Amino acid sequence: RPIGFFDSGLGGLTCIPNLMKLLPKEKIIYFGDTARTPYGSKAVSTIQSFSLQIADFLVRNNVKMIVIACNTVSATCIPQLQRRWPQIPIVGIIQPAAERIVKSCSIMNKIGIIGTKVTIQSGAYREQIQSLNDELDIYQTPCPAFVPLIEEGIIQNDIMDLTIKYYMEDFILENRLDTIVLGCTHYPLIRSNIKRLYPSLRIINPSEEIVYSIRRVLKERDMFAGDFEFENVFYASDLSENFVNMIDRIFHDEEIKVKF
Ligand code: DGN
Repeated sequence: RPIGFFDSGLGGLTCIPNLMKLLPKEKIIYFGDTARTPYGSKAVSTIQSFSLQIADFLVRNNVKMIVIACNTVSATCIPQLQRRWPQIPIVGIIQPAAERIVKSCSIMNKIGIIGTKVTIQSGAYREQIQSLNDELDIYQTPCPAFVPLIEEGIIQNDIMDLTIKYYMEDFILENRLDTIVLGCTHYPLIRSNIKRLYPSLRIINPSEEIVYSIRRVLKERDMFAGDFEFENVFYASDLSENFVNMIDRIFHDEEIKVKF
C-alpha cells in the first residue's frame, strides 16, 4: 500500500526526493490543496476541517500511513487526526525536526525558527524542542509572504531576495543567530537564496528529517513496501501550473501522473 502525503500546496513535495532516495520501493499518493492554499494565516478550526477532509480522501485511497508534509497542519491537527484514525500511523514534521535540532545543537547555538503565522503562534517548535532540551535558546519569527510567492513561482529573483531580507535580516542580526530551521515545507525551495544571502548560517531542513521518522515507523510496524505495482499519484485540488512545473522540476525524467 502507498504512503499518503499532504500539504496545503506544493511545499510538501520537498519531502519526496529524500524519501525516494532513502526508501526507493515506497509508493506515494500526494495531495496538495492548491485550491485553498495558503493555510498558514487561516483559523485553526478551518485548518483542522480541511486536514480531516484530505486525510479522509487518503484513507479512502487505502494508504498505510499519513505523512503531514506541512508544519502548519502538524502544529495544529495531529490529535484530531489520530483520534479519527487510531489504527493508521500519522507522522508530523515538527517532532522529527525537533529531534534533529536537539541532536545537532548545543546551548552555544542561537537557533531561529521561521514558519507561517499559525506555526509560529502555536509555539509547537519551541515546545517540542524544549521538551527534549529546555536549555536551548529558541527564537521564532513568522514569514507569511514566502508561501504565496513560492506558490506563484517567484523564487530565483530580487523580489524573493528582498522579502527574505525584510523578514530575516533584523531577526538574524539582533538575535545573533547561527542556525535557522526551515519550519515550513515550502521554504526548502528558497534555501539557496537564504544560503546565498547569509552564507555562514547553518540551515536545518525538516523536509529531509521527516523521512528518517517515516523509515522508523515503517520498521517498527513491519510495513515496508514489497514489490508491488503502483504508480505514484499526485493530486491537486486546483489546476495549478506551478504545481505541475514543480513536479517536473523535482522529478525531471520520471513519468508523473497529476490528477485534479
Ligand atoms: N507548507 C506549509 C507548512 O509547512 O506550514 C504551509 C503552507 C501554507 O499554507 N502557508
